[in-house]
Amino acid sequence: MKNIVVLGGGISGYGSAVLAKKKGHRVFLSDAGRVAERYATVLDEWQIEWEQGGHTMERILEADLVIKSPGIPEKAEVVKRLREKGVPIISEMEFAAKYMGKARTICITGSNGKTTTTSLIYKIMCDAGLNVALGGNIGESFAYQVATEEYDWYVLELSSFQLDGMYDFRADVGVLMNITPDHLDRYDYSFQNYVDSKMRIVQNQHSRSCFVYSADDEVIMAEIEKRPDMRQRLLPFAAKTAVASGAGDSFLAGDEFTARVGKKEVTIDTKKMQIRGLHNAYNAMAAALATLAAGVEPEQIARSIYEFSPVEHRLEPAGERDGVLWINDSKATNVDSVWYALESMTRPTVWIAGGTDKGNDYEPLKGFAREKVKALICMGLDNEKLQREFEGVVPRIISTSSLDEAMRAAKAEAVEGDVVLLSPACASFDLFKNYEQRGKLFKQWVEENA
Ligand code: UMA
Ligand code: ADP
Repeated sequence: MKNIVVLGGGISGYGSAVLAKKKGHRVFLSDAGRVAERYATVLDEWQIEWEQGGHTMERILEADLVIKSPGIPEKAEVVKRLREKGVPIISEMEFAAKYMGKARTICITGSNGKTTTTSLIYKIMCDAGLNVALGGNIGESFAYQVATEEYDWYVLELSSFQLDGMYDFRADVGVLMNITPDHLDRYDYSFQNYVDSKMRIVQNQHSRSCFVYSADDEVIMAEIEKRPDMRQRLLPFAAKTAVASGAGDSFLAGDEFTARVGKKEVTIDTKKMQIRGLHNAYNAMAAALATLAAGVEPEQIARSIYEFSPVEHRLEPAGERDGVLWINDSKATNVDSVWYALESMTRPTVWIAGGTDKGNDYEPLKGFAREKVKALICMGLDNEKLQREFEGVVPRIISTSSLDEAMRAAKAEAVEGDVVLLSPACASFDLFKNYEQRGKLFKQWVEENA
């Protein structure tokens, strides 16, 4: 029995606390803010001691092991004190994996495409009739599911914050979509620190593990070159770089890709998929490789890929009115995701962007903006940088400071045959609670006013 402290009482923390309690440990959960009613009820049901509104340091420092919620940064006072004392700090994933029994994992990470690829893999596994759960940076807490259910497979979306607290964990199938700058405020503004975090996806993998990765991503390829001793089965996918791996691979040629693992292979016509754009071809290639590696039959994989529709807020069509198609890509909170959104636009585009800038470099977007964007509607409290960056790049720039104002401006600019694309490249916190709220309000406006 260990003396375990769980930091944070959100979805990650409550699940970790329940699992720790179930496994017979002494558990104390501490939250600096407020614990939501639904989690408080569960903690009480499981007779777990907990506090909110502050961290009682004396009690926390007595821990043998701390399970830290991913949203709590290294620079938080409580974490600094624990580090000084040398108390081990792990993530929910690291902890729960120890109690998974024989279950196997497919773990998906990357800067963009995690949720889409994770959801697609989960769908393929469910459709194949496997006993599979979804967790990590998506859906219900992984630890809570380990505590309360039994599964053969876990499909886990992993953020860099979760990977940071993982040491002994091994992904049976690891998937790395791409690595582009994001969350640098949590990594001392060092891109390499963030890269190191993402590369934890391959840690502890052995010769029977699989690693699915983008061979078009130069950062990933440079990291692989630094690791000549990788023994796992390498399963690269690409659209630009010629790939060939004995274990299996996938390459997009024209509109088609074939994914092969061992002797099994599946060919997909991306024109028949409901998710569009080069980035979604990458996502589908990764999902096909991962599920072939998990033993799903090719025909089943093809059926599920063709059936899969966009996840909410990811290039999600929100309706066509008077020949104008409205697209909700509210989850595009960094430059790379907007690059792929603009890449996939086939009609003249009225582009709504802006919000809380994360130190963005907009240079990569200017090519597509010049080619496809007829008007840029800036939607944020401070639009100065966006306006400056795209001055002379797009024909018209309109500055607005509310959703309603932005949407009215977009409607006025768009004519039959155009697209209005909300793909902000920025976080939403200046005007909205989160990206979900921004996306929902966008869709509601289209429904009521477009
Ligand atoms: N808290 C403290 N002390 C502190 C700071 C915060 O106690 O010093 C408390 C807060 O008061 C709050 C709790 O910690 O009650 C919240 O913890 P959290 O921010 O880790 O959030 P959870 O609700 O537990 O959800 C987390 C992930 N959130 C983040 O990484 C910010 C969820 O990812 C994840 O699904 C969940 O764990 C299950 O593992 C969300 C996310 O936004 C989807 N992820 C980021 C992203 O996708 O960009 C990485
Ligand atoms: P994540 O979970 O990593 O944030 P999502 O699947 O939620 O990824 O997509 C986030 C944003 O990135 C959306 O705007 C989406 O259109 C875009 N996107 C999806 N897949 C990719 C990819 N493979 N590369 C770049 N951008 C992507």
